[in-house]
Amino acid sequence: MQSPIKLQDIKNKKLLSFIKETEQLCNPKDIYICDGSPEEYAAIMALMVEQRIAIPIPNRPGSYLFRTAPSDTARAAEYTYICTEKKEDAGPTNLHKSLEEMREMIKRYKDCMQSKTMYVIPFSMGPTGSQFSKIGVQTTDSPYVVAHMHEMTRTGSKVLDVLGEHGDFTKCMHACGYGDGTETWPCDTKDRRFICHDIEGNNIYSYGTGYGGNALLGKKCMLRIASAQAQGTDRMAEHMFIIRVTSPENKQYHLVGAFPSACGKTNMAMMEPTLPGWKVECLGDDIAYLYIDEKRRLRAFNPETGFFAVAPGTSMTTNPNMMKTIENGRTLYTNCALTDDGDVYWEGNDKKPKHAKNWKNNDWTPDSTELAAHANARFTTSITNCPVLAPEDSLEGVIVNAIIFGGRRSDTTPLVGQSRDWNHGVYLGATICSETTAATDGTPGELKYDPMAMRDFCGYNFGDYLQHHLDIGAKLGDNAPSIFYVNWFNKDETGNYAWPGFGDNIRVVEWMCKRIDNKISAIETPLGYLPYKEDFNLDGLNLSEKELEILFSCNSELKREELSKIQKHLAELGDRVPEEIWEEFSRLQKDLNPSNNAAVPRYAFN
Ligand code: GTP
Ligand code: SPV
Ligand code: MN
Repeated sequence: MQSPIKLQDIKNKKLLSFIKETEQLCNPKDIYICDGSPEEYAAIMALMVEQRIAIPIPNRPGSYLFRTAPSDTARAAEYTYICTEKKEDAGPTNLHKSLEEMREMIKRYKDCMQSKTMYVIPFSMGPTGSQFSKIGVQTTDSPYVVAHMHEMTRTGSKVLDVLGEHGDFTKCMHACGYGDGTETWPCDTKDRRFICHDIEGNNIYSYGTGYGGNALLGKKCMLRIASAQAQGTDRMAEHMFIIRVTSPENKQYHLVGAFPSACGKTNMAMMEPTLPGWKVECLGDDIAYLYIDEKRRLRAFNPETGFFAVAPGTSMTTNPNMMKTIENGRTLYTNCALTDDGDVYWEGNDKKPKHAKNWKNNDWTPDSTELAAHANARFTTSITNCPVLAPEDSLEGVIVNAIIFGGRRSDTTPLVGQSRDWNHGVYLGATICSETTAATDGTPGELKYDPMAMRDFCGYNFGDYLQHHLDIGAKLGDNAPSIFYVNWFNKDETGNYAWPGFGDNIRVVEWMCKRIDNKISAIETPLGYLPYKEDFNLDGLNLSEKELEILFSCNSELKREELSKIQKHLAELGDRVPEEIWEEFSRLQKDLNPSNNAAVPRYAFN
């Protein structure tokens, strides 16, 4: 491939020296500077087909399947570091490396691109040229990353124009490495991998993995940098979806929601409501950048232009709009199965094939004990393919009416609740507890506190981060959005989900909208405000008394049992956890005290 942009055309001094730095370190065969054009996308796909990295999917022209190395299928949280001078600036939730240790690790890049092309990808997270966007430039030896950055970010020449001669950007150095990959998926052995965030220097160094958030550096790596840069400002960078909800009365609400990885953000972002007259439109499914506008309102926009979404569980019943999205246009599939009749397949997909090649390229039948698709198999597609995309993509973002925190828990957390006020909401976010999923390396199904769904993505001390959230609330004052929490994943005694979920989640949203509009009251419990039965639309659902209790009651016993774990969790967040958060904890402790129980109602559904 001929580079459409020549080195001598690049005006930006920092960029020139960054390219030189990567070149000297990695020693590539040649350099290709991306212009973000459709021709470039076509050429890179053709190259990957020729090299058998991309497998054309016969029934989906223009779409391709990728199979990663078996060791490179999820975020490498254990090798993800925040690199700062002082350890306490990274805080207890992050793995810390000193700048010296970082520089030592960087030596692993040495000569790793021999006989490979080094791609240079200028990209903007958020509208190119907007003062709220973040610009990065990624160097990489992965054509898979180039194609993905085309879908997920605004890439190309326009970004270089915005940078001009002296513009600043986040340096994003990436290389797949070698030593542990397959012929078509290079990566390095786990012990040699690293994803370093040099927060003060505004640099990202990622080495040894080509997968998702490890390699598409505009996504989670930039989120870590952006979150840290937002500290003390009127901005926030969060792991949140953004939706526009329109009620039957034609009133619009904008909701953002932080749920941990693989806990339902994408599904919520393109929900097909089961209640008549309601409409949900998608603005973003994974990351939100937020800021306080000149009228002191919280605004949010989606810095991404594509979805990198969980495949397993996606079907016409669960997420019809996502199924339509991936059929509407070119889509890149990673670690899905390829069926004999030329289509892709994953667990939970409606069309079960008789035979397929699974994500490891092994024979697969419905009787196989192996998975067809990896549990963290994903598809990548442009947001413009989404049939329920919110029409305008304004530079200013949307005014946020509510923030929703969520997690995956079989018990203890009811279906929905509302915080008493902003600080209580920050506390609720700070104590999100969720079963781990396949989105990171590690054992799925374990309970883990994932405060604000940001444990893996906050680039600085988490106590300071919580203080920042409190400060934002104070600045917003009366304009602060309402804060809710949800849990779609309560289970009954037989282990089945007690709540139908998906499109029926609109019932929860409807209750939230009524609360936002102050149309209804709610019952105050130790877990915040819970719905009264008459205010919550259960029409057409056949829920048993037992299920209603699981979903709508404050189970004081279970919550009380959790108190010591919450206390331990908050203590583990370190001594910079604000006093206000501890006060909320003390209040919960007090409210759950059995001697107070008579005074505090727990269930309004009898
Ligand atoms: P990341 O992209 O990793 O950040 O994940 P996400 O938060 O966008 O999660 P996603 O919407 O992709 O959902 C992950 C899994 O949860 C999928 O298998 C979904 O089918 C399942 N899921 C989502 N919403 C619901 C729900 O309301 N009920 C149930 N039971 N499952 C759900
Ligand atoms: C997540 O894990 O939250 C994801 C996938 O959205 S990744 O891009 O790998 O971070
Ligand atoms: Mn995510």
